[in-house]
Amino acid sequence: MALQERSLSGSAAELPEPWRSAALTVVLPTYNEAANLPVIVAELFGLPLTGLHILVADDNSPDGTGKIADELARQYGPDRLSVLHRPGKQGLGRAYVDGMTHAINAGAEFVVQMDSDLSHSPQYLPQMLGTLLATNADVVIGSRYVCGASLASEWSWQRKALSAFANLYVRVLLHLGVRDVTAGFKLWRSSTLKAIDVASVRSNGYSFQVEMNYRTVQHGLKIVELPIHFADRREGDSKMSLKVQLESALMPLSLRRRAR
Ligand SMILES: Nc1nc2c(ncn2[C@@H]2O[C@H](COP(=O)(O)OP(=O)(O)O)[C@@H](O)[C@H]2O)c(=O)[nH]1
Ligand SMILES: [Mg+2]
Repeated sequence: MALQERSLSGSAAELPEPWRSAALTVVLPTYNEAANLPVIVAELFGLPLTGLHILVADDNSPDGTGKIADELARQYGPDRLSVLHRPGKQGLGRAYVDGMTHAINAGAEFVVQMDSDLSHSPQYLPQMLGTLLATNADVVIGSRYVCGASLASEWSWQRKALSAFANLYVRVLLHLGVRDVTAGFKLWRSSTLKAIDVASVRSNGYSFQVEMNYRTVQHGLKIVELPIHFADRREGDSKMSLKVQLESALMPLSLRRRAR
């Protein structure tokens, strides 16, 4: 089987001990993901990763995602799934900073960030952890723009063009040496998140991803990209607004100014 086919095939990689039972927390930010949350949670708990914990960071979703998360915590047990109830929609970056800080304080050795809409397949997680440990990386990115990766065929050419342009724009401005600078699927060592002081990150939306990469590179830490297939969200609509896109356009400029 070709390498690419293998990485895109359905079953997750099996890691040896002690990697398989590593203390790993998946932070799932949710805003109106009632239909997707139970599905992604079941897929995550079906993985051959026995130390996996899920932390849902919900911004008081009007569709009741927070209540569904509470039910899932009862069903799977609070030691496997916990819920951060946040007062209202404050953006993806705020939910991640809060969730990651909680995960680190609770003793996670690795922290995963991924969308809750099933565009990031949980099947990649063991491969991402194995890659991080085998290459001694400080963070692994599930990347849409390295050789072997692919994008949802449902994406319109406009959306593909916007995403490609955003990446090129950030790459030209910041020279991070990362192909997919706005990727939202990452596996971090907790030590990396502490080193870059994640609690002090202020940017939101896509620029949260960019600032996290920027800080990682500034600290001389190692980023490895692993090719993924990025699927279209399973149910519901995207929450990314014009405001988020504008912030993403301005943030790289201010990071560059500060660096001078
Ligand atoms: N807690 C929280 N989650 C959010 C917020 N905005 C987006 N999300 C979640 O972040 C993930 C990515 O958002 P999504 O709308 O899919 O963005 P897209 O993939 O760029 O279209 C999804 O799991 C959303 O539910 C927010 O303000 N608060
Ligand atoms: Mg999405």
